[in-house]
Amino acid sequence: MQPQQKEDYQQLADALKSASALLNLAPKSQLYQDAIAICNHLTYPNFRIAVFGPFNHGKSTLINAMLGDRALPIDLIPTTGAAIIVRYGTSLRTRVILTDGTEVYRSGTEVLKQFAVLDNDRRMRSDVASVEVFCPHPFLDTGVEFLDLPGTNDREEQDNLVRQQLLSADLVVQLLDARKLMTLGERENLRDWLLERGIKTVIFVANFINLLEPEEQKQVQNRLRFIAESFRAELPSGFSNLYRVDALPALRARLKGDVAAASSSGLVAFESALQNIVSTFQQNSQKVRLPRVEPIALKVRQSLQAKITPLQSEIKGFDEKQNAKNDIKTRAEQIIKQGFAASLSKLRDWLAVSNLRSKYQADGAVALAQGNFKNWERDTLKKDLKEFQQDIVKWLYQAYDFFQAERPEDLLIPLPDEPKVILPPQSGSFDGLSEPGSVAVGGGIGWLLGGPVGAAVVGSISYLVNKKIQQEGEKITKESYHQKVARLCIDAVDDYLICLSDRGLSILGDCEKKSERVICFSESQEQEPLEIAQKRQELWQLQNGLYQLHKQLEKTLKIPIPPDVKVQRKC
Ligand SMILES: Nc1nc2c(ncn2[C@@H]2O[C@H](COP(=O)(O)OP(=O)(O)OP(=O)(O)O)[C@@H](O)[C@H]2O)c(=O)[nH]1
Ligand SMILES: [Mg+2]
Repeated sequence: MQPQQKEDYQQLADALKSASALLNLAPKSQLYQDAIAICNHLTYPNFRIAVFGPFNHGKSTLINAMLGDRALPIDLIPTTGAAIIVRYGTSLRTRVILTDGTEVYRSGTEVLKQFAVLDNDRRMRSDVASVEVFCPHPFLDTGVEFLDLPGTNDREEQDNLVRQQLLSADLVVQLLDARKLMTLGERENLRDWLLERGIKTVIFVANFINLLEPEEQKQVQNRLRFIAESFRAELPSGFSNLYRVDALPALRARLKGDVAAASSSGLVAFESALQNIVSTFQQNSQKVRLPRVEPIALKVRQSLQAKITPLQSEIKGFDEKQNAKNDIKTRAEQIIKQGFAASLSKLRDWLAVSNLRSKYQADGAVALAQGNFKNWERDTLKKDLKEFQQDIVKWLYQAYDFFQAERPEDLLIPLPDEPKVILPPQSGSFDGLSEPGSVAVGGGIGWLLGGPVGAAVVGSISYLVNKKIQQEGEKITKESYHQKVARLCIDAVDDYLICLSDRGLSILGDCEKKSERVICFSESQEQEPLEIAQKRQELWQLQNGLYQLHKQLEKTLKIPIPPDVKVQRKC
């Protein structure tokens, strides 16, 4: 095997192993065992020939004949009780490894009777993990090994072992008993254990033909040809998939060194075909091993898909619900933003100096003149402002309820200090009214000025504000005292309103900036439930496992990756 090819096979085996691990299969399940068997076999260095068939068909006898030695136990009753690997060694030795790790290593093969033969109940020992026989045979020295298997169609346990072992056989020699050709069980095994698993490198060997009458032999030959032709074996071209070997006479001939008898038993022709077939396959082992990966990979794929599909739909359902929720929140965010902006703009308008003036200047100045400013401020200005503020804050709290982003701060626009007026000095009994001189007023001018003057001031205020006389500088000199006082009140309230406007607009600006963190819906803030996050992770692993498997199948077997197999971004 070329190093590059070996690396490719290893990667394929790793991908198949990882993908099957994702299925959490029971170690005894067929799929698990098949996957492990084919993965281990993909890069196996030796070429393995398994001899397979029902018990007492002469399987062990045939291998012994080829080895020229009674190395393997043979008997008239069901005999072979383990998968015995016969590989090259400088002398005949046996190594048995038990399930507890104990190694039994003996010369000869006598020990097989203890560990690799069925007991009186036709049962295998359950404590044997592997059995190897080392044999100094030149064919084995070419990297070939034989696998002697227990007979099939007797006990389920043996059947399972044989079925599992077949996947790691590069060539299967199926022994047929010429006296009872192809029972139903054999036909089923041929289809289910070999053909359907991509094991098509199969050779039929008919045994016991020597025990038939010559007339019978002819009929059997015809039937054998039919059986062999109907199995679509994949062998190098020019090689037949049907041979006749009389196993016991062949063994005897070999033991005696009788070349003519070995030849007439059919052994020589079979061996030479076997050697040629093997040497062709050894140069191109992918022809043998790769086709077996596909049916197993397909089953792994189906099982993965069966896990992926319900997970996908569950996650899709969750995502759809989540998207619907997000849509609602996004829409809510828009509505709240619009509402907030509208409330904000109403208060901005209200705070515009010109609007404050037209709405409050006259009344404020009158209230100031009447010594009633605080009450007026509380009952009108403050009340109006409070409504606007509440309107704005209401949106912010609604946003907080909905998005749980940042807790909003209260919007507080403090009112300026109460305006103060300093009365100008009176020159004589101006306007015929005698009043005290300059007095600082905060608590009311009216009582200081006395009834008539106070009333005149109030009258002047509305006159002045309405006529906007305060802007006509040239007439100022001709003003009466009460007009002067009225002007002072108007100006004081004007300063007050300008201050309120400046302060208010600046606080509003801050509030608008901070609102961006409150009226803010971010999908990423939403914590996904742990269960869904775990399922998403599991789905990703399954999809990734499937994708990696397909990637290797494409690389090694040229099987295109199906369009629905794609790996999602890891989340
Ligand atoms: N007469 C005759 N007997 C044979 C021939 N081949 C095998 N036998 C006998 O058939 C019996 C069974 O042979 P095995 O080689 O043990 O058969 P097996 O298929 O390995 O049987 P299991 O290990 O039980 O599956 C033995 O007694 C052999 O001597 C043959 O060609 N002619
Ligand atoms: Mg046997």
